[in-house]
Amino acid sequence: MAETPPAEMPPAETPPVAIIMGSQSDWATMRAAAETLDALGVAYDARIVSAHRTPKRLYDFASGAREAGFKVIIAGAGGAAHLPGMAAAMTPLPVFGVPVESKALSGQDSLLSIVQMPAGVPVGTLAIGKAGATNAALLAAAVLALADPALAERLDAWRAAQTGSVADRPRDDA
Ligand code: RP5
Repeated sequence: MAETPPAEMPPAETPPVAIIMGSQSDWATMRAAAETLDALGVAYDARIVSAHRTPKRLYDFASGAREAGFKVIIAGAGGAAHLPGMAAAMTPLPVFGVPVESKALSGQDSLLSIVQMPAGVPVGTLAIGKAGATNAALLAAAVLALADPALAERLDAWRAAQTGSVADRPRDDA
């Protein structure tokens, strides 16, 4: 089960995925990434790392992420959402950005803040909200599966189950 970040104690061993988010309020969205990784048996560390409220925490995390042993970073933020781009600026690891739906502009601000990276510092940007968080986790798993045949099998099974869950015809009572 996904726990509420930040963890009081870091995991004993660095998991392959870091899920970072700008605020506790982002967890309602980013939990979808955590739950998807849980379903795939992929370990992660979920942390609150704010680009503007805790910039030193961001610097320390992002600049040391590869050395710490992380393989992929999922970064969710809302509003003027510079967290994914700033993280990507400080690490060579793949960064997947999740635009969190904001109250004022429904996440359009978050999306545009994350997606329009100038050439040279990529952020793989997902859809606004929980769909984006879920898909960020699936992309992270797909990256890791390139070097992990057992995970590739679990990912195939996850997708097959999803396909199998789609009915041929709509029902009135669903
Ligand atoms: C961003 O500001 C966070 O990523 C969050 O989506 C947004 C609002 O944060 P709170 O005011 O809810 O802490 O930094």
